[in-house]
Amino acid sequence: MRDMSAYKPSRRELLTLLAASPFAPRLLGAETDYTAWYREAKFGMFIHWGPYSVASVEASWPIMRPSKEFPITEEQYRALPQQFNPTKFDADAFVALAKAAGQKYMVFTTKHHDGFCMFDSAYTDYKITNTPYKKDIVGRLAEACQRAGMPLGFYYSPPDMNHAAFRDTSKPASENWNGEPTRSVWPLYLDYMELQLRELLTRYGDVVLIWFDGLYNQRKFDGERMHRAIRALQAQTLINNRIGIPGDFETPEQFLPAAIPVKGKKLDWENRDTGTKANYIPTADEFRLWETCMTINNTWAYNKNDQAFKSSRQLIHTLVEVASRGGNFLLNVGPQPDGIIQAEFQERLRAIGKWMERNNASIYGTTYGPVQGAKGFRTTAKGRDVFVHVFDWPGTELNVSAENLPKFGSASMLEGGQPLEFKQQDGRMTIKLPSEAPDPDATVIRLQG
Ligand code: FHN
Repeated sequence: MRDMSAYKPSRRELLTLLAASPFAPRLLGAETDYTAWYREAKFGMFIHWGPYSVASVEASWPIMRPSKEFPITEEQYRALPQQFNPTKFDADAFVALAKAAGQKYMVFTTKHHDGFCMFDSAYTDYKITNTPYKKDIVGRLAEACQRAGMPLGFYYSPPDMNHAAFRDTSKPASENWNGEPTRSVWPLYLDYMELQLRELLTRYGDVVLIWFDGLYNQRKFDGERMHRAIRALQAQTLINNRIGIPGDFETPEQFLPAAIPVKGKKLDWENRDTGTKANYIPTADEFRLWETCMTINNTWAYNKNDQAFKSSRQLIHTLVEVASRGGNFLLNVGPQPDGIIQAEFQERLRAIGKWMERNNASIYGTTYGPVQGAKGFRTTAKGRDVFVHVFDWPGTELNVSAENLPKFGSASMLEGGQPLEFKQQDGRMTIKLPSEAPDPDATVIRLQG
């Protein structure tokens, strides 16, 4: 269990008290503290789960943007909770799978755009406790995470197709799913959001991050107000960039930024431009924290018809690629309606976990490496160490060159520690390698400064 000292109640109460004061958060220098665990963790599990899994359709969009891919009417979709009864749900098994994958935090959909709450909110009847399952699934998962020392964050959708103050629910969601902030009742929806955030941040223990998903025109959700409400309850809860104000980290969705993100450039599902030239290496001050979220197939929710699974090799390469540009990787699962996570997801997560068992020193707590955009390999860095992740084995020699390549004292295989001969002149380095790649997915070489 990783030291979570930042979360000891006394310290948190102190920080919460201080955070309530206008100057506190950044003055405390807590910022570093705030993100330290996140920068160390690097790899998390995203979970999209709800009654939509019963129909094996994507979360919420089938009623927002009806499509042939998911032929379900709004009426049928809204009736799915009456059939939702995941009797095989085992929260400890979810946490154990994340751990087996090497994932160091989890982010769970407490409420997606359809407005259905996977927690027992006092402010709506459209919730898990009004299904045949009856039990508070967020509560179950939070307890399992606490038992296992697994940091837990909550995905919370500001858009809410079910709430009559978010949109005129007498109309089909396909007509007004983006919300109607000019209606006189809109402020009631913001009240509802704040009340639910209070429930999520006061009833389920430490919440390490809030993952908002505001879609378009996010300013209508008064992000400043929601940030204040969150910080006043749990000062160190990180908040992403999807409620109209920057927050703590960018959220490129289903893609990797072409270059290392820098402050001032928004990245999410529609904003992809980092605004820097390829392979630009920013200073630590310029660097902007970021996290790519991605599906293992092409659907966030459980979809029995989506067999487009990425290979474990592809997913390992993506994890390395994300880390090599200083990012976090939030890899998603969509559990089945019975509560089981399908075998294809488990196999790939366990395969990544096997690779992480041998190579996690080259991922956890690292940042972007000194060599960017090289052919066939990527680099991460931690302190005076640089880790070279070789994807395509070059044969018996690897050439590494970069403008400000640090001077190294030794080179070795990360797994097993076998020393490797190398020559280094200015920004160029040649490393002697065995003819065969020791690892079929990615072989890591450790260069020690
Ligand atoms: O619409 C959602 C989608 O269902 C999913 O939740 C992703 C996850 O980041 N975000 C939205 C699309 O940008």
